Amino acid sequence: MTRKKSSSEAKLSEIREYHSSSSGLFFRVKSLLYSHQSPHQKIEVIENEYFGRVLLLDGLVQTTERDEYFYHEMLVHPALLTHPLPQDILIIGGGDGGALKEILRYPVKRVWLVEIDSQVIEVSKKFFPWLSPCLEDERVELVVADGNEFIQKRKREFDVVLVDSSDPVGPSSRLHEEEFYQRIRRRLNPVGVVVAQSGSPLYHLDEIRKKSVFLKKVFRVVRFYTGPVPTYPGGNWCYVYLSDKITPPMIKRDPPAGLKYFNPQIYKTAFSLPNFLKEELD
Ligand code: AG3
Repeated sequence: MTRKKSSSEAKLSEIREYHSSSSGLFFRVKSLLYSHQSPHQKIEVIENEYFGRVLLLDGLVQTTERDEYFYHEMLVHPALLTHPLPQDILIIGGGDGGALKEILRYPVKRVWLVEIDSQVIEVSKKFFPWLSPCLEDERVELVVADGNEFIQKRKREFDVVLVDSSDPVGPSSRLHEEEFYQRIRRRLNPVGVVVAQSGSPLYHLDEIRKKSVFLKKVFRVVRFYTGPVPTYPGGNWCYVYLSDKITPPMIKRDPPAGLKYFNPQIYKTAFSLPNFLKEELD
């Protein structure tokens, strides 16, 4: 006689992110390591046989041990290698520390990590091996705050700002609006660079088009680029490079040793966009 699985057992055996109402990605759950509703969002960490530990916020995959470098290297290195002297760096979001770990490969002076949800930091410290050593680095200042409010209160001081937000719904929605980028620009040193994750060219094309329209009002240089992220919707991801002075953005130094995805050839081709995306952006 076979016993029917209870609904909670059924839920534990698999976790799914819907990318549209009829498609998505699933992970078999080897073990559920953490599941908790914080004041900001639902935080889950699972162990998957192939991808290792997977962090989800409100059911959306943020990072996995196996493929985190695709995203974090493409978010960080274009900005850090094209800025003439990146010293003071701000990360908005990114409480899992993946972007922070990439920045600390450089001789930067100071990095502020501004994450709204302290529980994301605590959970990541526990389950993702790279975060704790980064937080011990004396160049790092961890701030638990709303990035949008933090940026209003600072003086002009950042060389590079990285926006490692989640999708344009939930606690991150502000980080996808024109006002937020106006504020960042006011806090950016004149030769400054901003890179923001900008979603999936397939699923978020509308948002990308709207973003491109308002960003062109804020920055002189607005360049979208893409790269693969196996566990994000569509498997291919968009980033936007923003600056007033750095044009065209060219790599000025050798990348740090030990990168798994990024190299100067990848950088060059990342700015070549497919027709359907180019048409939306022109
Ligand atoms: N930030 C971008 C995650 C977006 C993923 N979206 C989704 N799965 N629908 C990730 C933070 C990692 N440092």
